[in-house]
Amino acid sequence: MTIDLSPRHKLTTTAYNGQVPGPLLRFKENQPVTIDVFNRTDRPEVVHWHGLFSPPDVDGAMEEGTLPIAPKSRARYTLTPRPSGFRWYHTHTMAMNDFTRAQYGGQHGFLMIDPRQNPAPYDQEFFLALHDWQGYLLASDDGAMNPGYAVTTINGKAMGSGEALRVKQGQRILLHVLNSSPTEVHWIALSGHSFRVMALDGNPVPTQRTVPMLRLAPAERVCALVEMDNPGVWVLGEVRKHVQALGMAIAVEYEKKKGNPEWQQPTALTWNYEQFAHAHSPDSSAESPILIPLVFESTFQGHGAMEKWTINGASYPNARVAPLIHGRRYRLQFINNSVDDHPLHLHRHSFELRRLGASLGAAQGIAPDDIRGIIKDVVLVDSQTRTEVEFTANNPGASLFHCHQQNHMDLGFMMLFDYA
Ligand SMILES: [Cu+2]
Repeated sequence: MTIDLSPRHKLTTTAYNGQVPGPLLRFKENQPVTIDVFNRTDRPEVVHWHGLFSPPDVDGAMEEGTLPIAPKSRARYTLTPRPSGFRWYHTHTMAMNDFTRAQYGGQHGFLMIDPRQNPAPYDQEFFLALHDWQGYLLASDDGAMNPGYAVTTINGKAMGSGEALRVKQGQRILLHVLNSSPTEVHWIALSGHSFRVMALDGNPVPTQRTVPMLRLAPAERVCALVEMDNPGVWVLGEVRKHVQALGMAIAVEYEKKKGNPEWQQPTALTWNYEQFAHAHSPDSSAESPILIPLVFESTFQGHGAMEKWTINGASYPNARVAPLIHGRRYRLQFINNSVDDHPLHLHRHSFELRRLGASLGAAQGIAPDDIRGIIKDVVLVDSQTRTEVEFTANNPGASLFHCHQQNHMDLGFMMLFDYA
């Protein structure tokens, strides 16, 4: 399709049902659904149902065994959606050096599995997707190459090109925000308002907090409630000026209010996951998890080329760990030796955040101050830190683990977990 991101930015991309984001799909939890996907492109495609516990043959990763959809043909996905909450769907193909393909394009959409646990009553809800477009190779100070972008959007529109979100004074607005960016972390604020964070990656948080801004790594979702108690016309947008200037903003307009949307520039970027954990850690479960250390590193591929990525010294498909035992609890130790932050995603399972941003060096055992209760399917692991998550091996079948940054995944940052 051809899409007008703004009057100055028209481009051709691949999309679902001729729109970006694709249609909102709303399914009932545990009620089987059949989805027909028609591939009208000239290359193999596959659709991943991100955040669901689906069998490998319909999860939508060819690495797990989902069949590719041949050009000009159809695939029928029959799945039983679970768990409930805010999920999404997107292509799970490779782009390599073509910054128009895979997640660099428009193949993403919202997926809501009901009944989600409604954390609070609300009057209106809005679904927002943050995206970056027209990537090009950009050299950083150390010579490493990474994608840069010419345009940034919310729901496929740069600031001023889309419809405002229309609200009324006294309303409670529930925002479902998705970062569908191929590679970029985004910070979002709504001037004159704050966010009550209800859910991360669609899963209710143990401790709701009111925060001035949201941070979303690629593939992350945040559900947040906003009290509309400050009439005016406001900007909801990227906190970093240079990113917002490329388009990532939308107007929020109170009834009977007119004028240019107002932006109040926050002075610092603030976010941490820990604040949403249980205030008091429940006693650790009796069973101690099996530890799986995973070390992430990059190797320089020459000037002008993107780096290659390894997990425990090997790139996909050579990175391997021992098969999972059904029913056992595992602790993944993400040891990020690289200079980049990585949004790590595990397919077909959710994990619990246990330790965040620990220093590198000898990994200690399980500590009493390890956090509890935040359930996610993506976690951003900061450069030069160790982050630990736990999951129960309760969904047998091949399960892909990878960095959700498209260029990292394309260049080896991917591994399959198998069950014994
Ligand atoms: Cu990465």
